[in-house]
Amino acid sequence: MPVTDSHPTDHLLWHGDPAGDWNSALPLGNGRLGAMCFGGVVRDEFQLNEDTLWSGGPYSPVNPEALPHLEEVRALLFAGSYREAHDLADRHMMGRPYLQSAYQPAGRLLLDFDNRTLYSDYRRVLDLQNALHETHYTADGVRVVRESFASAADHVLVIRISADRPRALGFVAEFVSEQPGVVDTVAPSLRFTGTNRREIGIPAALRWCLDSRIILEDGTSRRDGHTLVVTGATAVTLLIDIETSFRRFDDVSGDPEALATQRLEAASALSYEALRTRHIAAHRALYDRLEINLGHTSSAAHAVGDRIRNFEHGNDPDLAALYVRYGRYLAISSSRPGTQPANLQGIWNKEMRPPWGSKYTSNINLQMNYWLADPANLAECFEPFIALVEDLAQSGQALARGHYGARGWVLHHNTDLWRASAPVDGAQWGLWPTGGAWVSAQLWDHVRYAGYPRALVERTYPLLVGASQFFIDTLVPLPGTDLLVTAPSVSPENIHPLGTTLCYGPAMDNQLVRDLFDATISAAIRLGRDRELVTALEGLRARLPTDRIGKAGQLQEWLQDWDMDVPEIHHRHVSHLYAIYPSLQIDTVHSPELAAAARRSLHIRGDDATGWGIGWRINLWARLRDGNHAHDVLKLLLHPTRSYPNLFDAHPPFQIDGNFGGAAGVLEMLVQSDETSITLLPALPSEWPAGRLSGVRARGGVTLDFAWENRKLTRLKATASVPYFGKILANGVTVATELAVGASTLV
Ligand code: FUC
Repeated sequence: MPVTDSHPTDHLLWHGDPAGDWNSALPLGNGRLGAMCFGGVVRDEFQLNEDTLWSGGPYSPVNPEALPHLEEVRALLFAGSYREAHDLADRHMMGRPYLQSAYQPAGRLLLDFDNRTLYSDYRRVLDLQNALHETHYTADGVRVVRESFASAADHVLVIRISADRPRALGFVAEFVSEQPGVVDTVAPSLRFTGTNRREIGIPAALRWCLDSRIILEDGTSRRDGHTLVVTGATAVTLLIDIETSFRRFDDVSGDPEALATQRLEAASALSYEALRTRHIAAHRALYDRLEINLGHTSSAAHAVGDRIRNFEHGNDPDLAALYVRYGRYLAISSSRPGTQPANLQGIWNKEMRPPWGSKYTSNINLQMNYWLADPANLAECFEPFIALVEDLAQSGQALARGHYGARGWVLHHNTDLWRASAPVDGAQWGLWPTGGAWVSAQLWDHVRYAGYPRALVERTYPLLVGASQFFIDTLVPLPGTDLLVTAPSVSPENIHPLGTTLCYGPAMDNQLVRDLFDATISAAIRLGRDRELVTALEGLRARLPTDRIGKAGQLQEWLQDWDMDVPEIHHRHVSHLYAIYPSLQIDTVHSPELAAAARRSLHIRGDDATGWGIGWRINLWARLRDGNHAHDVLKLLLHPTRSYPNLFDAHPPFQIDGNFGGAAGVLEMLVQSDETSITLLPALPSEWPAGRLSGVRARGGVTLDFAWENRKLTRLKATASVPYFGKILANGVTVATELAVGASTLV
């Protein structure tokens, strides 16, 4: 029987060997600067990123040919000529360029140590609670410790190397980059200035630099060509910053050198201890808000790689809890107020040509990256997502006008640093006009979690109105009916029996536009604004096709009952199940028949998928209140095929969405909430009979701290940030019906 006391290793990810490859290296990040730490003994490596270092520069992807072909593509679709519609759209309706720019690495910091003999007592550890990476070992009788962190308080990466024998440290440091640029060989420490790369016909517009400071305790440092040579030191602190000239998606006039100098000077004025203390405080202000304990067994003492290999055999409930801690760590490290949102790889990418450009894919991946933040009590980490939507609400206007003759703004299935929002990659993937509806619906969910604070409702409202306007202008009557549909569109990436993804009114679009209109209506009513808009949206909403149940008893993915005849029946996307999760449109209590159909669809689709596909399925099974099935799917994720030795999600290759989606799924098994209720332990698997969760958030501005034993709630404290008028349920019983502001002990 697992014990639910906390344990000193709860927050540690450790390995007994240096990282053999990038997927074993451990990530540090302050939201903007990212480092993958390898922990090598002879050669150590820190692979470095800065979140605005993308290829290309500001551009407009509007294709003037798109609008003149819109009606013809629609007519072909309604006439049943799907392939013809596809080919025409692919030739004329895609953005220019046809692709988007890519997120690229800054380079690698290499440290070659003098010591070349055998070493012992090696360990490298990522401490999630303090956001510190430490490597330690003994070589030639000298104990060497390397500690590093990416500080959100002081905006620099800090690496400190120390030896327990005076003057025993010597190494050669070098920074190498595949970006165009020059190494400054006379600066007292490593320095590189360069530009980004031209790509997809978009000229390189960014200037950037890496700059550093070296602080020695004993010994000397000197430059030797590209390298920095340190000899006879007892301890060395390296401060590193990377800056680019990016200011906004349409402004690259920043001064990277000046900013790096300013930040490095400020950081050098502080002692190592002060930098470390300030860093830890900034991290723990967020990290310490939530604690999860699902029970410990002796498995928790093993290295993380072994734990991943053994999870499917049971007996390691703490690995599921560690996955939540790690997900929260990754959110704090990759997405903070003022930084770029987490992209497909968060901020950690070593490739000049990363998979899918390491962009923001908005037909699931971008959204999944932000499923964890609110329930995990990290509302601040959601901020870059809001800022992204604010950008898109500007950049997407020209697209809405140019491609659809519509007001408002549109986002298709991808965007990049430059906030391009056109359909890209090919009609099969890109011609999906509903990305803006999804990100808007997710913004509104963030507002719900926060308890509808007026300032946030006001900030969100114009974004929702713009997203809605686009659909007011582009929904078209389905011939022969009173229904309104999106056209052309796709049910993301799933080819239907007529040989293309192109279609009209797929289930997901109807669900998304319903959520968008509901959000806009709700925000308008809360703000007491735009009565006419509310009436118009209510009228349109009533004409959106409702969800349908098909011949196999499944929830239909399209208006047509095509589900059983698709070429890829186990497709990774489960777009039509959006209504179950993340949306609240279908659930087992209020719409049991549709929920049963969704369950049937999930069975047909199967449990195994890409990392994110599994992450989504965990949440879906949780919402369908089947905790044991959700846990079976979790076993597919916490498995060597879907989790690398550093616990990064393996799509494969690495993609961070599965980390966030999977962690959100674990929380969804323990707490669910909608507009009127909070349910505790809604999908508790038999593996977690006892546990504790504190600091988790529910919709309506409520924070919960609760514990359970023998699958029964034993303790509950709920803290409301605004008056809460819903009810709280546990084990089928109502525990509370409303909460005043403040903390209430309920059980
Ligand atoms: C969507 C998915 C792929 C991948 C890519 C980044 O296109 O279908 O699996 O995650 O995004």
